[in-house]
Amino acid sequence: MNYENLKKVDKESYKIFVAEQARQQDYINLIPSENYTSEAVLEALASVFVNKYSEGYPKARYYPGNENVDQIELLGQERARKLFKLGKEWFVNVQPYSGSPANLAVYIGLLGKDDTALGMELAAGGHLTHGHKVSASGKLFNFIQYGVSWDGVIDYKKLEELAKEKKPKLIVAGTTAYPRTLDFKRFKQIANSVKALLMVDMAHIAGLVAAGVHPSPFPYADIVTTTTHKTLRGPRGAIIFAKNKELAEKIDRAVFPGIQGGPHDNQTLAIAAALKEAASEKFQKYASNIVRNAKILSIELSKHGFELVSGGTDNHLMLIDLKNKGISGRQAEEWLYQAGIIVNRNAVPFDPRKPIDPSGIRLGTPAVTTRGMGKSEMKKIATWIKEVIFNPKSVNKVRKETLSLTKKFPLSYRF
Ligand code: DSN
Repeated sequence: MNYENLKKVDKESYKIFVAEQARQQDYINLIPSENYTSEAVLEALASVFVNKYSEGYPKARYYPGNENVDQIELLGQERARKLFKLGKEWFVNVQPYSGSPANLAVYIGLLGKDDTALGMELAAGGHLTHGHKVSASGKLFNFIQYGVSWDGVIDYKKLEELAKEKKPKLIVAGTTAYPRTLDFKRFKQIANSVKALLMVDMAHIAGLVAAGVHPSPFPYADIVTTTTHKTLRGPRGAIIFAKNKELAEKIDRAVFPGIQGGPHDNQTLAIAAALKEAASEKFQKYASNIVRNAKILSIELSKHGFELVSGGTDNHLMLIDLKNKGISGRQAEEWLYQAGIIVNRNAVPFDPRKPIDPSGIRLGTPAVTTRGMGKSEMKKIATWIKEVIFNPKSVNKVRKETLSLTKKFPLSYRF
């Protein structure tokens, strides 16, 4: 893709696109939910499938001309099953536009409005769509939130007590800012003890699960949702897995016609391509490098005196608690951005500050690992973070240094 036509037709948009391309090249991106897709995925997203309407499901569409869409959707489903080593009993829906509608579809499909569900609270590392009161999940359903202990780790005993007291129909296990391995077996025991269904939202860790560097939720979960663009490196999109036909039919109906119209078929094509890539040995190596880089970065940050929530990481991300540094997450985010390092401000467990300007920052290694960075770069990045946070006057000096590093790790996109 050379974007010559965009340049010719719309100079203003083209200019903004070029600026974004340069921004992505010139910054060290540590936002753990972001990544760089492959060229194959980008090509798929820009394909003529974008022109098609295909409400419905394979072989049961409300529009003609879907013979190729059917094929790509079925291929995506099959690849998803294969990647996560699932039998035919698992049903796969690749149509959700993204993670939030995927989660909402599960709730709409399986919960009545008076049914209770448990989800992890945002400040403890959960997601808005796991029952936060400002999200549709919290407004439409009776979600009760669970959290972590003072050490930043899920308190499974307390969760079990909560489940026994509240008798939920659904328990959601899933996180967006939780650096530790999730104990899916324990979640399932708790769900079983109150006859609840277990839904796992593995959006953040899907690529790690695919590569076998995080335990799989599939032996335990009844429903699994995931986005496709985080550690999985696909397009923005989502997949819902359901363990049997009865669950799948309810969820499928909730996706379409419940909350969505026509699926984005170009996105489906790109998901299929990403799933093929994720099944490769190269991807397995990539995922284990993400975890290795995160471990190195967390150790280096600790050596520099930063306090990490839960003391470190098992996965692709970590949280720095800045309370003892006397600055807020927002301030740290701003200084680091000026220095060429992108992290995002994030609440820490029991955060006394508001989510708009919380006490922590969240860092992850999927994107830098995609660019090929390794041990020595992680050490450098940790040192730069220390320099900037301890001495903000150093931002301009550090910016020069980060720019020279990003030049050495070009994004592979050649537009
Ligand atoms: N916004 C994503 C994240 O940053 O974790 C989750 O949806």
